[in-house]
Amino acid sequence: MQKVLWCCAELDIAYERTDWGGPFGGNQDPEYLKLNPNGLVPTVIDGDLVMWESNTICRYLAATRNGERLYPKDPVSRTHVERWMDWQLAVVGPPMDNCCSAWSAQSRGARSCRDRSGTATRARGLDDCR
Ligand SMILES: N[C@@H](CCC(=O)N[C@@H](CS)C(=O)NCC(=O)O)C(=O)O
Repeated sequence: MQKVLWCCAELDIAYERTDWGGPFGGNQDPEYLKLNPNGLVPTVIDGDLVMWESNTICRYLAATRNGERLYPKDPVSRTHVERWMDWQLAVVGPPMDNCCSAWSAQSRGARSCRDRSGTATRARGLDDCR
């Protein structure tokens, strides 16, 4: 989600924000799941378009909001952006997801949570995730 907020700030995009997930909850409500069947944040609505997955959202925003500086059209320049996006998703994302789940469970007062692999993880808080 932070990636999307950062992208909006870089491109000076105005938006209306509604908080879901974590301590705010609501992201497993049927109404939210209709927008994003993963029950995760962020979800972005632009007109009739509903988007999820932050990298996809950032690419869309760059492509539609004059963001070539962030997402170059030139294929060679673009590889430098895409490899870091792919690296984040494949390498950094999974362990961060587990931290995020632990934090989310802890903020709900739960003693444990399930990470994306279905493994039960004790909610120890962010200190143990550093
Ligand atoms: N690959 C997804 C990951 C989304 C994700 O994991 N979001 C977390 C926030 S760290 C989430 O919604 N967790 C459930 C919750 O906060 O209740 C993306 O980049 O959009």
